[in-house]
Amino acid sequence: MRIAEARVIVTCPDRNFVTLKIITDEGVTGVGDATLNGRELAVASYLTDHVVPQLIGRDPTRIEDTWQYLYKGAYWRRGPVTMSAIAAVDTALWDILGKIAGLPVYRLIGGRSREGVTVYGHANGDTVEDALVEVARYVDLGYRAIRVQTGVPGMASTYGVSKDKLFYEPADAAIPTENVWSTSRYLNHVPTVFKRVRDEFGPDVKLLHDVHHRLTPIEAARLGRSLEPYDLTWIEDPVPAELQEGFRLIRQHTTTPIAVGEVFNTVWDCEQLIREQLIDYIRATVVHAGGITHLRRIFDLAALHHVRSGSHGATDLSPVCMAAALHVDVAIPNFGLQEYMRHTSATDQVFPHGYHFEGGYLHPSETPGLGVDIDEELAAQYPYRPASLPVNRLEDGTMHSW
Ligand code: EZ4
Ligand code: CO
Repeated sequence: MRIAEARVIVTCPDRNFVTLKIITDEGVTGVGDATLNGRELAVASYLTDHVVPQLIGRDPTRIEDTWQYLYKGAYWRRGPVTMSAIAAVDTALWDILGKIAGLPVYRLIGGRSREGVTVYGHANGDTVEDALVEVARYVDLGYRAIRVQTGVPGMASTYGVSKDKLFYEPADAAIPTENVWSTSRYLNHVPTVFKRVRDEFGPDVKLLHDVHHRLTPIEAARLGRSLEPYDLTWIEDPVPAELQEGFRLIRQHTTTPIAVGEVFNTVWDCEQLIREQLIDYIRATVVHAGGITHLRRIFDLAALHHVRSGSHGATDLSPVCMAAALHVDVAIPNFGLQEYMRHTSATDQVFPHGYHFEGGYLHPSETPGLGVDIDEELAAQYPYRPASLPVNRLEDGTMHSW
């Protein structure tokens, strides 16, 4: 069997998605997500102009060799554009292999290690009262873990807080929106939010909070310590992670667990964090971290060092990525949590899928392969719309960390 064709499909059913569809000479197809929020067309070009011509004629079942060929063959290593493109190929090849074998992908990578994939939802509101209503909604839906984000008094807007609830989308304008940030207001406010949430919902629900890389290590240490009474499952992305050893300072000051990794794209971005046990959860996922093949390599390293998975799963990770992530989540020994932000119905229609939510768990599809596809005719009805993630400035106008 040979790869006969590969198509790059760009569509915008309420947000932009890039999908690779690989077709073999025997008519077997596989799909992979290649969406990189705010930089979608760069990955589409990388695939169309550079990768697709190299795929034609290859044996689709040589998944590891194809990964190494694309990674090493590029010469220019790592980076989100390259690794998202490689991820799309890798994911599509696992989908094809599952269909050839007649098995869901999780059974090809070791089989089931748990009954379901525990997911966390994203409860957000401008005020604490608004956020409490959203937390209650997730509790009613059966979620066992909920990430809580609110506006900060005195700040006009806050990343991670929007009018949309179940389908939150931060990329809101072609040219980036500008938010204003005050670290001191934020640090004073967040513990008051979690006191209210714990008082109202009791000790059992897992609570999480996303810092979106906005603090320095010592500020993050203070936040972690101030949240200790409220028993958070993790604080997410406390600091920008280019400097991995920055996490050592946070670790020295707080027992609040730390999760990081949604912007990581290779094992080299988290190798020190994992080896030195500076984090508790690694949040890399299929599309941005080189596909199922490379993500498993990251999670295997993490397992050696008592670090669990906590994969990113916001709306910009397409149902193709979510389907693939669930096969990994259900199979690995060191699964922690999976983020699950629901997609809009337009997105769900473009990407028909077999995974489903029940009792706080997501369950992967049992059909051969990934159990997800793209409806290309429907996708063609939603042309690409430029959209960027916002930027953040301090009150005096200084450009702040993402
Ligand atoms: O900022 O998915 O955990 N989820 C998040 C998301 C990310 C977006 C970036 O594309 O932090 O809101
Ligand atoms: Co996040």
